[in-house]
Amino acid sequence: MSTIRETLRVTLRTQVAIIGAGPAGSLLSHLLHRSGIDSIVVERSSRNHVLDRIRAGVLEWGSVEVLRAAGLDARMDAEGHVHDGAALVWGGREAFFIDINRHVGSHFMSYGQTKMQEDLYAAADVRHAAIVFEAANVEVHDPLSDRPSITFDVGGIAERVDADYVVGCDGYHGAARPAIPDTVLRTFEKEYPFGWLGIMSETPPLPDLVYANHANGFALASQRNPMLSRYYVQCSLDDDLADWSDDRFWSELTTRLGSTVGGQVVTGPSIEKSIAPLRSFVAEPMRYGNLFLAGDAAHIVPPTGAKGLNLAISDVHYLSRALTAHYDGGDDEYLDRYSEMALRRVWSAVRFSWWMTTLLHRFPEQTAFDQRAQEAELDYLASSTHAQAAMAEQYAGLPFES
Ligand code: FAS
Ligand code: PHB
Repeated sequence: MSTIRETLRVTLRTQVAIIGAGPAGSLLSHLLHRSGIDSIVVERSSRNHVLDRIRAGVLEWGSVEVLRAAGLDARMDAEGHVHDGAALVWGGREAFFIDINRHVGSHFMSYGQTKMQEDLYAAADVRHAAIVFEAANVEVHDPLSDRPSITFDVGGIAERVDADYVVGCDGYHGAARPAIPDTVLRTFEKEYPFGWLGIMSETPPLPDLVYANHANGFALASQRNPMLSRYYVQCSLDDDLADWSDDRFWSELTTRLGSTVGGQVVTGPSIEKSIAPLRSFVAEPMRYGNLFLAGDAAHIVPPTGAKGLNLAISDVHYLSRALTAHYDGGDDEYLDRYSEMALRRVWSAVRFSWWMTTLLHRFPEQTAFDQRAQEAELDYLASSTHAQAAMAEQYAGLPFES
């Protein structure tokens, strides 16, 4: 016999119901609030679990400007590091700096996703935002109707949120995308035959981000703050963490970065170590009736181009602008154009991430010819200001569509 708690159903009402309180969902809720639009965010994990995840580290300049305009810039500007470019190393050459500021007058910011998430939750606390954590069995209902809803269980109570719109910000494994029928949804996937082993160490980082192409495989030197470094090496999908002692990691990283750059690396014990597979994924359309998708719920990119988090921010920038135009003046043009506009930026970033991944990694079936061809493309990049400008504008982030 069900107890009153199991059968008690609470029905809430809001304008926008958001699934997922990662960067996309919590930023969308923040931006909608600044436009006077109510939302309820329903998150599967605990607040601390979301905050414990270590992910992205680079913000495109457009993302920086979105966060600044939203009043989320105080700690980012105090603790983030603005970069005028990033370096490439390959074929035993000295590092080559792609000067983004000189080529396209732009920059990027090193600021960890974890800190951005902390800033978003701190802002949510200030406005007493409606974020439900540890919600189970989240489901989307009636996305084609003008009264879509989501249901979920929390603390043994079944809850329902009725809304005008539902937005799936619930990542690759979320509940929203499956609410779009297979007869409507088109997906595009590419699995890469390797992973990234990433570590965090409490050591001073290199001044610049450095991407390395080496016969042993890819490597990347990045950072979080003046005493927190983030490094990655390409690894086999068959590897597990037991295969990678700190000593092996530091030896491979410094080898792949080359003697000059590798010699500058300050090593130390890893305080975090993880392996992530690389893949590209796009789901079309990003709208189905009054259900929208944003962020990893709709797309995944290999981290080589530092685009994942930035695409989540650009989707949310487009969608919050569209919902504001709808509620402010009944103008639905941006809502109607959201999917095609967001997907143009998504596919541009997916292609750029594929290009950087293909250029910098060693593929299992790769031959000596392939290695030389990669090095020749990198030599061309170093010799052509036009090629450098093309890479610079894509790495720093193309302008948002108006
Ligand atoms: P997220 O996955 O961050 O958030 C989705 C939220 O929805 C989560 O909190 C999840 O708990 C919740 N959720 C899921 N299912 C739900 C359900 N059924 N009901 C309710 N809630 C649900 N990007 C980079 O640019 N650079 C990087 O170096 C980088 N490294 C990464 C490393 C890893 C291991 C991973 C997984 C991703 C990495 N990314 C990186 C990409 C990452 O930063 C994402 O692009 C970014 O987190 C996207 O944000 P969201 O779209 O909010 O999705
Ligand atoms: C990071 O700092 O985690 C990072 C930076 C650049 C990338 C990927 C990850 O391309």
